[in-house]
Amino acid sequence: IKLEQRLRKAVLHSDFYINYQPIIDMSTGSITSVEALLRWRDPELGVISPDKFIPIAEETGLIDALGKWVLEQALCDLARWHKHGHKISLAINVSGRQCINHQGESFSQILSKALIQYGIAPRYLHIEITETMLIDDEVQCLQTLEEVSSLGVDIYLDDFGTGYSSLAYLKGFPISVLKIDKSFIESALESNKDANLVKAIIIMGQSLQLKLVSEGVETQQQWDFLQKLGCDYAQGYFMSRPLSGKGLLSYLESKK
Ligand code: G
Ligand code: G
Ligand code: MN
Ligand code: NA
Repeated sequence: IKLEQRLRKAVLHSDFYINYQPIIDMSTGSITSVEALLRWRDPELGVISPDKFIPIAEETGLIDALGKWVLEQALCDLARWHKHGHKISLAINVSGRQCINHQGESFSQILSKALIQYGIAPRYLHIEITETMLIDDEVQCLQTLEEVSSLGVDIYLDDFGTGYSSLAYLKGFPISVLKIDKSFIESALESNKDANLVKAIIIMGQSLQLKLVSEGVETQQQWDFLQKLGCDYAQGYFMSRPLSGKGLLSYLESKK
């Protein structure tokens, strides 16, 4: 309850900030997009990880206001990077609850309004969803995701391979990118079984015309392994940790 009250206050005061982690094109080595990773800075408790507060935000409904804040803040930052000539894309994590209509405003309307407000073309925005979210409210979710997709905003399936969903979701939902969960990447070079799983996921993705992102790439060996398999994009500490907005701009300028 106490953390919930703190979170409520934090949402009122916008005591949050966003870190951005580069996503790299494995064939060119250049940055194509960034994932927005939300952080909460509490005056007493310090920085709190989303793993701790997102579940509370979901239960209490605070996620609606928080999700809007993330979207607007991140699009505002993106508009600045674009002005500097860095035409990268932005990936935003979305919770299941955000896909349900609130006060007569659908999620796709929220996205489309914000895109217009910040002058960003839809192709520069992606949303990341998880398998669990698809299962929780299949019908509502499917409708929302179809609207989002027809806006021109691509949908990424996050943490792929760790959830409980079946491959049927890949058929039924408008997903264009799979993010292979970092747990597979972590063990791919230690275990043959995990290496084969990663291979199988990449081959499956390719044959379904999906793009693939590997998460949690921490070493040159992992990069080489994934590149050989034809993985499209990579994200991880080997290329860059999540950076502040300013830090990302310096990163972009340094790679020019
Ligand atoms: O950065 P890491 O600790 O940064 O993120 C932990 C988890 O929190 C990840 O599963 C990530 O998807 C989730 N997360 C990060 N930012 C957001 C956000 O803005 N909204 C939602 N719903 N989840 C987020
Ligand atoms: O669940 P999701 O994929 O949205 O969250 C990404 C999470 O992975 C964030 O917590 C982010 O900080 C973390 N992360 C990003 N790169 C690496 C990495 O190379 N290694 C590890 N262990 N975690 C990473
Ligand atoms: Mn994610
Ligand atoms: Na993930």
